[in-house]
Amino acid sequence: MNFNTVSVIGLGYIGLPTAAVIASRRKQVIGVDISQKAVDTINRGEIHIVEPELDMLVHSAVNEGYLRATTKAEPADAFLVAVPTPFKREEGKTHVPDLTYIKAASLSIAPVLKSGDLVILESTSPVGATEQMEAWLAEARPDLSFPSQVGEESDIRVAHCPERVLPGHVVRELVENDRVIGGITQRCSEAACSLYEIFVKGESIITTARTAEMAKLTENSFRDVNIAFANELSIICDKLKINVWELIRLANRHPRVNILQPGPGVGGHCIAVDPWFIVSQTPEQAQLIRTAREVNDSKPQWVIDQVNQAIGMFLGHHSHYTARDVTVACLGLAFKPDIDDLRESPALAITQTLHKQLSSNLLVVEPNISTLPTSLEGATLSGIEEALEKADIIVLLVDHKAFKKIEFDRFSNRYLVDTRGVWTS
Ligand code: SAJ
Repeated sequence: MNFNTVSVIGLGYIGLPTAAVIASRRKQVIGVDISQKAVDTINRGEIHIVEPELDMLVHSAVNEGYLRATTKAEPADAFLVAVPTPFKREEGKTHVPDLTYIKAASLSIAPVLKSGDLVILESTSPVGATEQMEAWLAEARPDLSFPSQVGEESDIRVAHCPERVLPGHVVRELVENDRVIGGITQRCSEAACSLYEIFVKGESIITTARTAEMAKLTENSFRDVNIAFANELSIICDKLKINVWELIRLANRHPRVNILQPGPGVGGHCIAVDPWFIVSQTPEQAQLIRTAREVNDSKPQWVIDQVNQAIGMFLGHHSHYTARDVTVACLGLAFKPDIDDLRESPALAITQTLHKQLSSNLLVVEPNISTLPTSLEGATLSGIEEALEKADIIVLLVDHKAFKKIEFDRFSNRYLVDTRGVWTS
């Protein structure tokens, strides 16, 4: 198939890098986003998100005339939908997948679809979402035929090809990772494969749309369950007075054991979200997946309890102090190391709770941001040195490179809560 013009719907953490990489292969790319601000930024050759190497890529794609952004869908040969799929509350249920953005994207491209076009859903989706997207398109365009209606001879081809790139490594992983391609029919899959051939060096593996949807949810649930195992171990080891980091290192010497690392909880917009899509569709069956979510979601409270224990011990040794005199420094707010992304960050949640409790005696160190979020108004965004000098209790929440350089002896006479095992491993 020939794709002279490709349209990417949703220019966020996945859509924008994908659009820029396709444009770098000298294809005409039309990026569509509902945010006028994002569209204007991109059309200036700039970016509105933080991702290594992306600024250069977007800058040259726009300057060379291969990438253009707009708020209104235009005709193209292929449409890649990369919009968010958050969850919503519904009849007493808290984690129901919200397909509003996929529906809005479908309705925005429907008027410009023409026979021979390919529509790919890349957004992480509950099983059945691609068929639902196809149904919305078919309803809006009764003059065109769709694969679920007529099979291989359809005017429009539809597939699900979930993105699987790691934030911080998106530009490399977009090209190198294998792709799971789930067409509604075999010809839909083949059309999608030929689109990814434009920029993917990894292998494209064909399956059904429903299996492709489940594959993506499975990958992130696998990681969540494994992190929950590590987090539970860290709580058990604390009770048994065993160093969990050493324990995991030793257990991982076994050729068939590979335990992940405990931390203050699981953050970001993927691993802490996607397993709920499985739980929401099969609540009776998804027992382990649900429990893993609950274990990881409860870890921030355990860390807060550890900090309060440290405060108690500090006060026990400093009888002239009251709780109001104790200074606590939180190192890190991001959801993982060396990024500025605070979305669903357990480090941020812990710091917010401590802020409410300690008020002005909280120092926050986050080298990747320049202003604190409004939820931490009144707290001090401080440098590492200031925090190390002033704090009585230091809480390491994110293993940023800048923190790993701090020598352990700088903590002498302080209480240290090291949630990532940077100094206590
Ligand atoms: N974490 C731990 N211990 C670990 C590993 C991670 O506590 O041993 C925590 C991190 O600190 C972070 C959270 O888990 O708070 C998630 O971080 P991550 O690096 O595991 O994953 P994400 O959310 O940045 O990206 C994941 C990736 N999925 C998998 O590795 C299976 C990525 O490939 C997906 O494309 C992405 O989700 C997505 O978009 O779904």
